[in-house]
Amino acid sequence: MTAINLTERIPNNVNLAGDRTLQRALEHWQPRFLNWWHEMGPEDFSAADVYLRTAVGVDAQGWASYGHVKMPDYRWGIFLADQIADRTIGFGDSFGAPVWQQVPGEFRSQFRRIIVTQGDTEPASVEQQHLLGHTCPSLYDLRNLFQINVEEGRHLWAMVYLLHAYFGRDGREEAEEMLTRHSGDVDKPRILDTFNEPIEDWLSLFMFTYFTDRDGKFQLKSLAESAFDPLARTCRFMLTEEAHHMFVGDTGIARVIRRTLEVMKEHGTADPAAIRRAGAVDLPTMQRYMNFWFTSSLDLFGSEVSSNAATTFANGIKGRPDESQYQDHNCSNATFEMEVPDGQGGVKKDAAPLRNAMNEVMRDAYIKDCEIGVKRWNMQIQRAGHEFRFSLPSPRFRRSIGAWLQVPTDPAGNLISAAAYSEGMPNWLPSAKDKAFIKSLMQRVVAPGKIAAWIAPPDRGINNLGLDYEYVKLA
Ligand code: BYC
Ligand code: FE
Ligand code: FE
Repeated sequence: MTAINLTERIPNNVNLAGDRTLQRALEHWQPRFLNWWHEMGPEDFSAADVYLRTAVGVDAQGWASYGHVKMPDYRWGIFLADQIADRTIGFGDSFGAPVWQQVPGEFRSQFRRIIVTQGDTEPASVEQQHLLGHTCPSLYDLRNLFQINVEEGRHLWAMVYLLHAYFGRDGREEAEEMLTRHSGDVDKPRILDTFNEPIEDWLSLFMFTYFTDRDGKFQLKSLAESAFDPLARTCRFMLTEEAHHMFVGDTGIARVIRRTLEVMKEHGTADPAAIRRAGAVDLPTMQRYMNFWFTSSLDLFGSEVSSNAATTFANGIKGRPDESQYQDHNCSNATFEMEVPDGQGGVKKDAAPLRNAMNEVMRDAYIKDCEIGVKRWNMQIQRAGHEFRFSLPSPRFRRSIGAWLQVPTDPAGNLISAAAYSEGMPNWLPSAKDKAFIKSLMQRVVAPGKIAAWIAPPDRGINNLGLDYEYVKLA
């Protein structure tokens, strides 16, 4: 492994100093990235000292160091997981051949499209979250937000490195474009829809990091299988950072629930209006936020049947998450059964060639992973003696991509009339009133050890530090 040199202008373990042309090109992009960070990154916190972890190696043990850093001074860099000796291609038409250290010419545009799409989501999420610091429920949470933001910035670096190093002039142009598209921009929005949705409150942040960062986990896992070895190694390292993002979502939601259960107990009621009056988030409102972010994230897997998916699988570009769990890595003679609308208000079974159904295979795995948290949250509620249970909506519900696009169903997946759908929506997704209420709770709390009244404190602090530690020293 090439050690990480943190003293270089761009910290890296890819021996950047050995390729002066590439180094210069990336050093040229660096100030543009910083300009973007200043304009679109966390608003108003440039001078704050934030207790951040910084990648200093890629080993399983001890890859990070912790310390107070001003975010603009964060050491964004290029870190690839160690090369696996004699690694061979694990799926598709070239199964068993040695992995590629360069992008084969015939697959160039497909690789570029996937890398650009992946890269685009990273700065998009920072843009979505750029005002949240103002309304943090605690310094602990503020620090976690900023940790996620700097790491998503680093994930952009990871993709920009690949574009610069392996795609020549059009790669450099794509790297520029990463900084000119913006989340929610009418003229130049981000590529995938979920990343154009505003994240204006912390409940949405927790839902986003639970559900949408988890799409990141599955997409990165499938790209970690790629035949293009630098992409695989980059994604393998990104996954180590991703775990914390999902942790923030998982524990964030659990903490909101815990606080709500306390309030339910104190007031001896489950009535949403009473819970709201007491300053906590009622459980049905949480369910609506969950419905929104889960269904939006389901779209991120693409259509159930996709020729893009078949091609990227065949060509070794994108495998399935944890490809080694399967027996058949070629998949050209298999089919995948799924239920699709029959166009007459009913449902029919359809079989697609497995390669074309890879998006659906991944979505299924993703849904199972999402269920784990839901089970745990429901246990919390059950232990407190309440009947309420969260449930994830059916993957048919409120879809904007694929076979169920604009097919009206209720959250359970039953086909319903368009009128019933519009009528049900206010109960299924956060209403304007819900959003206004959640916003009203978002009061900034920044005294060390203090926490907003709508959320319980975390079980423990960061890196074995206490809850009253000054995780962010505000300027
Ligand atoms: N919104 O054949 P189809 C993360 C487009 S998250 C808008 O069905 P395909 C993170 C699609 O691009 C992980 N457009 O789908 C999380 C295509 O357009 P073109 C991000 C969409 O291509 C939190 C057309 O519809 N990584 O890292 O098989 C914080 C037909 O598409 C959407 C990746 O996504 C949508 N939801 O699969 C920070 C991995 N869905 O090309 C970061 C890279 C589809 O015909 N991307 N379309 O103009 C991919 O692997 C694939 O592009 C997709 C789509 C899975 C997204
Ligand atoms: Fe990321
Ligand atoms: Fe993430």
